[in-house]
Amino acid sequence: MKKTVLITGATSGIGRATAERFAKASYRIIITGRRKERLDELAMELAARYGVEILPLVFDVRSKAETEKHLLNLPAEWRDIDILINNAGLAVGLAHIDEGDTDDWDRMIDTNVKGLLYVTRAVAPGMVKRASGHIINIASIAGKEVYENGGVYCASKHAVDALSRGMRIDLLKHGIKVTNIAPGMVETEFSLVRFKGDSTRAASVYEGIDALRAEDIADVIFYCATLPEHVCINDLVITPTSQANATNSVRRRK
Ligand code: NDP
Ligand code: 8X3
Repeated sequence: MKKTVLITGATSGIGRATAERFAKASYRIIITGRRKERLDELAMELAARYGVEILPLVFDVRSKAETEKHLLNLPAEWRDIDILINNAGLAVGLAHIDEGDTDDWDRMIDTNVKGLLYVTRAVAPGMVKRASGHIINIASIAGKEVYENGGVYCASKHAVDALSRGMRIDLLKHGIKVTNIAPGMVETEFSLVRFKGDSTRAASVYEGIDALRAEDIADVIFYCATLPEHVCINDLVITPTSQANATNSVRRRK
């Protein structure tokens, strides 16, 4: 039987492109997100285009109860998850630590850290039982470096980076792979969310930068997930060619 992959945050950006990449290779896919309409549309589109089985699950990863309700009560044929892609996440706001909005901080920490933990806690026991599986955490270059105004988002992604390393140690004896992916600038809805719907400000982030596309990261995730059994990529930092690190990038002149 084809492998089953669970992708959180598949209504947009990297998660959506990753769902399409795995669908192209005929995997069975569980896609999640909060926006039901988008999720259902994607499920129908992928099923029609690639003839694959798709299970859309609408829930907010910040809710432990909702996450457990969905992931601990999967239909029998969807319970054996081979690959978990912890992708759902966001940045909200950019502010110095003395001025930041504490509601923004809650959203980032509850989604990026606690949400990832709730999902992993629900899925990992099945992998342990079957002594096989692969967890791929979408961290960020912000989990490797810290930049002005981004302290809380960076802290949340440093937490993901630490969790990837911790998971790899804890799950080692069970034969489960853990991969940490740390992208730089990827042009998705990420900046629109960070700037709370201000599309002009969001567009200016990518102006003159040949940013990564969601599909670039999807290809990398797929590559990591399809290596031979004895090979595990632990950690990857991926930037556009025009970006050296979190704070140094070059813009093309117009
Ligand atoms: P998008 O905003 O395009 O996608 C984010 C996805 O996460 C959406 O599908 C959204 O779905 C989902 N999501 C957000 N909050 C929740 C929640 N509480 N519960 C369930 N799902 C949620 O951004 P990207 O594709 O760029 O981001 C994907 C991941 O990549 C994130 O973890 C991000 O931090 C990381 N990343 C992004 C980079 C970039 O430059 N774009 C660079 C490095 C890392 P919905 O709103 O429907 O719930
Ligand atoms: C997103 C990339 O540079 O905005 O994780 O932190 S950055």
